[in-house]
Amino acid sequence: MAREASGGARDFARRPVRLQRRSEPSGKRLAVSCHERSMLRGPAAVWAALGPLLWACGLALRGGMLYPRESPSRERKELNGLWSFRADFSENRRQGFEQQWYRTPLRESGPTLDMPVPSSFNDVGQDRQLRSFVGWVWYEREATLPQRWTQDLGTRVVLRIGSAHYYAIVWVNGVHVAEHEGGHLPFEADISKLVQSGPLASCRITIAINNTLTPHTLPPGTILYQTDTSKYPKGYFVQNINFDFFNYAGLHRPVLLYTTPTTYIDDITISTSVNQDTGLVDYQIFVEGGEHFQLEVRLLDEEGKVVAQGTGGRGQLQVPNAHLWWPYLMHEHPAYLYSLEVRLTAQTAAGSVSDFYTLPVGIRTVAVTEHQFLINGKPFYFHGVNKHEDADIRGKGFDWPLLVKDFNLLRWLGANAFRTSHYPYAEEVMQLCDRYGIVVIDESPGVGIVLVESYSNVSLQHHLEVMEELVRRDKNHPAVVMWSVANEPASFLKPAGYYFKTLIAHTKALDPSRPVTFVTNSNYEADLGAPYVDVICVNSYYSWYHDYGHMEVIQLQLATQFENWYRTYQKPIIQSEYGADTIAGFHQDPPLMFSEEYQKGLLEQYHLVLDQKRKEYVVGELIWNFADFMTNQSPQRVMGNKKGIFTRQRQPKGAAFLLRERYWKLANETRYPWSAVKSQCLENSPFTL
Ligand code: GCB
Repeated sequence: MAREASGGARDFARRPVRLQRRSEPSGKRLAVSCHERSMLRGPAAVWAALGPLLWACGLALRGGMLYPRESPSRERKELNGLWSFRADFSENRRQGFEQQWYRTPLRESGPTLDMPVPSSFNDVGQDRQLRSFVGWVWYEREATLPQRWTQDLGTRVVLRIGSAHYYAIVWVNGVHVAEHEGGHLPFEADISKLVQSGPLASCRITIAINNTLTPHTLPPGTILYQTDTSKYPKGYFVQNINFDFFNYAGLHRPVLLYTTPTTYIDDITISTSVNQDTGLVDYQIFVEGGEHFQLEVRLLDEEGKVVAQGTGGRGQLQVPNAHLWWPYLMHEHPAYLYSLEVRLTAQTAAGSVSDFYTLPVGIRTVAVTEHQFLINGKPFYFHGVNKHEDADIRGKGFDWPLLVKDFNLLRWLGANAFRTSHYPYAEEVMQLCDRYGIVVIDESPGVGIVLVESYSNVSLQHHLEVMEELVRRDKNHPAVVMWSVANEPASFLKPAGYYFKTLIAHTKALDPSRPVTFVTNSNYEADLGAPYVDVICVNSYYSWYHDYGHMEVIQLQLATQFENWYRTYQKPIIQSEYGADTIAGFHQDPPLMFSEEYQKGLLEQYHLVLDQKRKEYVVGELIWNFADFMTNQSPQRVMGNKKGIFTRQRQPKGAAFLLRERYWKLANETRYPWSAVKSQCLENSPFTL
């Protein structure tokens, strides 16, 4: 008999020491907080238009998460490469804590493996048990520090972990320094005192990571114990999930050390708007570690010319004849980025110190009307993709060649947007989107929320915190035009109404300048979260998960779906997923499911309806998926999900060419001011007019 044993899940995910939140700020805070309820009002268009005003009373985000950039006052040292690694295969998975593996070098408590960072630990080895391991794994690495970092007490040394999936505890030289829940967002620990307290020029970093998912994690999961001893060995369990991608785990993004002075720029929040030809950049700067300081800001254009300047912790910079940040393909000069140079001068006991930080700034506005999504006041049509971060043996490990390849393919395709399905992507991805002008719907890891337990207050509280972390990290990216708080939750369940109302209101209070949505696959009449979104994002798989093989029903079903949603809500609609599994190289005419011809045929049926409805209120289409990706094993998945228009190795299927032709045509039609788009990839592109 099988038993749902959430107790087991708790065993593995149990936090051996209390979760420590980032320390409360001690220094001067400049943000103004305002009651969240004030954001629970008005149609989307109104608050979007009022963005800059409302921004001034946005809910204060505590604790910065500025991307660690080098500057005259800041150094960084990457800790990527080979780490020592051990999975704790003990029955209760807690031997590492019982034996305190963090106290001494990992090799002294047992055998270790070499583990590349960043990468998932699952697919680099030959061990089937490690591939599907659930529980605690241990990473360790020695770092040699420059002498100044350990001797100059005016230097603050910070350890930053880009992402550790799912729950992480960190020690430095055996001392607990940080804990973090959530596998897709960065966290930090100030380790200055530890590295500056002794004669050591090196430090030992130990990170224990647990990939157990519970009904309250994001994404949620459950541990299922199989207790029928005639079928399963004693203690046998599996982890169940309600999302369609492999739960890769490990240190997925760069781990690094960086420095700042002890009085430092902790955070910067900018919000932009446009008044006729003048760009307005509202800024707030948060300082930690000191009370006595001056702040100077300068805004530089791409030629390095100062176009505006100011002083103090908050203010507005005005840029006459501003270059706007336009999405790629929408304008001949897309993705214009200014640089906001912030200089802090602080008086400390040891004298005067300075801190410098430079933030890229794109000036643009986003607004939503009843039937349009506006960027810089012009209708924007999303023609893009959904993605995943995984590829081949590195799992979800961050990889520059893969990133550059994917962006080259996006531009080859003429895609102007993607959704970070179904979790926040690496910061470097967001930076490239800013630079290239690729628009992002930034999604939280709220995927697979289908159990009633996952709507509890415990889950909601965690989800609110994840949105805070996400907004804190990505708020300054011009490419991010909308937050998505979840994907395909069971939004017809009774508690979903309160849950999404609260979650969306909270997200708007954190960032009043952007619309908020979640992606639904519920029926328009049953969806209890839809009343709170600004844009209806709807997934459908007509003639794939039902009416198998009957492409002739797509047009009717899709048109009816759009009409029902629009009649009910009068909000713009994005077709946020559609697609068909396709094995590259399978051909069949007339088309049969899984052949390249079927994928193309299905997309064409969708496009016929999208072309009608985009004249009215449909504002976007995002194919599922950019590339094939790994999932759990199941009879419905042939080594993963094959709905990619590219293979997992990033080679095109036939549908990629079909979409390419469509996207470049759409680009030509929706460009502002109108003129033909030139393909950046092929000089003689058939789509260059
Ligand atoms: C969906 C999900 C996505 C799946 C996809 C599929 O609706 O949002 O995560 O991978 O369908 O292929 O089934």
